[in-house]
Amino acid sequence: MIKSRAAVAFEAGKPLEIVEVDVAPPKAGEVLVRIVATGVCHTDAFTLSGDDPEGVFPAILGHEGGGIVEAVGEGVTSLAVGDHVIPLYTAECRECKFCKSGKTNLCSSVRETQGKGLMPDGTTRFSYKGQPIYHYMGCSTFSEYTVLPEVSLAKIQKEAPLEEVCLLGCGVTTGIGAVLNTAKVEPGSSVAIFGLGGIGLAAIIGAKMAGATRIIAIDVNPSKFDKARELGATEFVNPKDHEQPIQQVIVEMTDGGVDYSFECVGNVDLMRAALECCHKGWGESTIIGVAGAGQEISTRPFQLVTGRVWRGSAFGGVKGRTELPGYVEKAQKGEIPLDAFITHTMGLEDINKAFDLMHEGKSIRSVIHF
Ligand code: NAD
Ligand code: AHE
Ligand code: ZN
Repeated sequence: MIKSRAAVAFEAGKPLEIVEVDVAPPKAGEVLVRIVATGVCHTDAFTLSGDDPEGVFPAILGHEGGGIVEAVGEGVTSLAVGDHVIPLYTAECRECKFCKSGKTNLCSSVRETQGKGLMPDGTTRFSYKGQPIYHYMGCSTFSEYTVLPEVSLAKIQKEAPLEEVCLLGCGVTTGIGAVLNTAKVEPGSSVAIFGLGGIGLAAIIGAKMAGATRIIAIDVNPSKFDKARELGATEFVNPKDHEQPIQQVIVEMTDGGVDYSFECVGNVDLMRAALECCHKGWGESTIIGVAGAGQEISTRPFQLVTGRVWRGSAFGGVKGRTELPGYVEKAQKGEIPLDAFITHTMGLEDINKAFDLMHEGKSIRSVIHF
């Protein structure tokens, strides 16, 4: 057992508490990682709110981290002590039906136990005062030390600053990947991006990389527009400035609708708008935002009959162990400006401030340094 400073979510809807937890050593096929830095993603806030059907408490949240391998369990072959790693909430075992399909990045190897806050053997490595603490999304990066399955770690270049590339563990990769892998946006396309947080801004970078010529950035918080412009958005719309439904505004701006749209908020009404602002015959909308328990999407089936396509994307369709080193390389070359996302940095003791800043619309990403 080692001691670790961690921010624990003891109950839904309550601030995290900084305590010292016990971390058990890695079992066979597992790896102990010292987290150097972690981003705070809206999904952490979503689960903390109690809206996540998979949310279990007490848990150590966090899934956007960067760290260094501290110890490996029996049988671990792809990682060694000292390796730099990015935890993966979408594992990549390369052996399951999903990994072998060539059609998806969703891996089934550890997903079932992961969704219950447990390690693959059905137990937890974290405890506090002798009581078990659950894992989160297979990562639990809001802890100085965490344990993950070997298949849930991407080994990355040692030269890359973990305080920045941690953002490739979720937000930035998700937004870029959704555009390049899921929607496969073509040069010359028109794109509408709903929500300009970490995910939507990364989708703008993806759209620019793909050669989109019109990138329409949509947010109810106009303070997000400057950063969107800096990253490549060409037009800016605040739904609050219009009386008509936002889909109608976009359709009128684009002679019948956009080629591609992305919902990066997690609002089911906006998901509908994002679909319906797509062009008849070919427009494709990708849902990235995560909606709460019990919520459902709807539209007139005629929207799909007349050629619009509705898709969804998890971790941008990216296979983490194989593809993240490439994303890190792009960041190192300046092709992915990670620093543009980091609006705040703080110590673990101030992590609740990161949640406040997100809810107040004042941050893109807060990065916690351990
Ligand atoms: P964020 O809170 O940083 O950003 C959300 C943005 O949406 C904010 O700028 C906010 O002003 C804007 N917004 C809110 N309501 C709006 C509306 N009605 N119209 C237009 N804009 C609106 O969040 P984030 O970290 O960027 O995450 C965005 C969503 O993506 C969340 O639902 C998160 O859970 C989800 N997510 C999904 C994946 C995935 O793999 N599918 C990965 C990461 C995050
Ligand atoms: N637990 C939720 C679903 C949450 C969800 O959709 N998660 C996204 C990643 S969000 C990262 O910030 C995802 O990748 N989903 C695919 C997966 O396998 O979890 C619920 O509704 O139960
Ligand atoms: Zn996330």
